[in-house]
Amino acid sequence: MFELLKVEARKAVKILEKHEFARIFTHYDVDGITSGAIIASALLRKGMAFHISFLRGLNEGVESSDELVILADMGSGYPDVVSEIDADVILIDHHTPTGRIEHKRDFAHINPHLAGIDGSFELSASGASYIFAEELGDNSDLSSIALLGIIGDKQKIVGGNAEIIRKGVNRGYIEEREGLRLISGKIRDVLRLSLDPYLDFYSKEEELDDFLEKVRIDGEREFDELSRDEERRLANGIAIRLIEMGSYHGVIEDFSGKKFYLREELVKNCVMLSEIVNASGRKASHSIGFGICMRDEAYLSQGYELWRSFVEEIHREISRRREEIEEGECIRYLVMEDGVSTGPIASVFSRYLFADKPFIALNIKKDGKVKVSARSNRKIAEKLDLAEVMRSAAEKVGGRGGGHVVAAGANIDAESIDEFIKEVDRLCCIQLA
Ligand SMILES: [Mn+2]
Repeated sequence: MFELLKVEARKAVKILEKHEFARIFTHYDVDGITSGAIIASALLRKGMAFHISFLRGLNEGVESSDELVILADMGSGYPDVVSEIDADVILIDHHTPTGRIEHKRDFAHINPHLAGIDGSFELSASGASYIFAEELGDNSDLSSIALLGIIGDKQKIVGGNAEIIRKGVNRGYIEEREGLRLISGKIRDVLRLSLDPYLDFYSKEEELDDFLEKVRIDGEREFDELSRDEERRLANGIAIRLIEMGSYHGVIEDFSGKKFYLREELVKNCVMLSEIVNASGRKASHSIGFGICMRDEAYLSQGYELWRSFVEEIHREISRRREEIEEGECIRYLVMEDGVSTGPIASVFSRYLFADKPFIALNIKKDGKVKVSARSNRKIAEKLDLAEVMRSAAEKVGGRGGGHVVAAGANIDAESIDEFIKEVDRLCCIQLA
């Protein structure tokens, strides 16, 4: 299934071999950080040096005077920016390619969409980076890092993703078990702090006690050490709670079935490690998540601390903002000033608490720029393409937007917020009609 991608990966290796140094730019989320770690590990093993930076996006372009630029988890949707780079370019992405890239020098484009694989759910950027790494040498241990990006981007365990996981399992790097994909820790903390699934126990100690009593599990037990039977009772309890909360149908499938433990990594529970890396990106401490993915123990305790403060912050923000949500015709939205973040909050609202409409979170930053995150769920996504909505609504007000069908974003100016929301609502109504 990877034949076409491998052809492009081999072309990338040819380009790489002309150089001794690579300038890597990658996205700041889990998929981006893990893509960076996979590429960096593969280069180090080849004796190549690199300099890596983590970007929020490509809106401002890339600055580099180096001879070889590697872009990961971004770029395919920014042909104008990529065309401007005066260097050899290796582009490894899974976002839908748009426009035409007029490269100035040598160029390779490793993107599942160009090889008949749907990059929105069956191959992540980390997976595409892994395919590149495989062409560079025996890097099959990095399949576990690729899996983190798959989980981080909430992709499905199908197609290319499934093939990479199978390889990791066969080589003994990934252990697959039946069960729930939840974070590690004492059950009580797991249920309170989990954001995906979000279970609404954060400030509801009594409800949590009742819940634990009902499912007959000691809250002090470690999640990773539960018996199959205990885990099944927990799964049933969670399913009932989610239905009562009004979460979207099918939500349970998103975190149950197979779960993964990573034998070679510093944190064995795949979801836990993915969450730590996510927090490091969100808290602008990318090097910590990157270091942990490079298996450098020195970063581990900081990683856990970052994760803890990040999730607590998000939970507090969810409780606080719940009252401020506004409703359009076909969307719900929230306008924040200098908020903590937009993506995680929009995800929780659109998947777990208000699953009937897409959710748009807007954050006005100090410089007057507005960061927009739009989220829906699989049910809504059967009809609605949020990437398209974000792209055209942002363009209408002079901004820029795009992303994936269920998770998209935009950058606009503060003065155009009202017009933007109106347009998003209008476009969503048209698609959902
Ligand atoms: Mn990605």
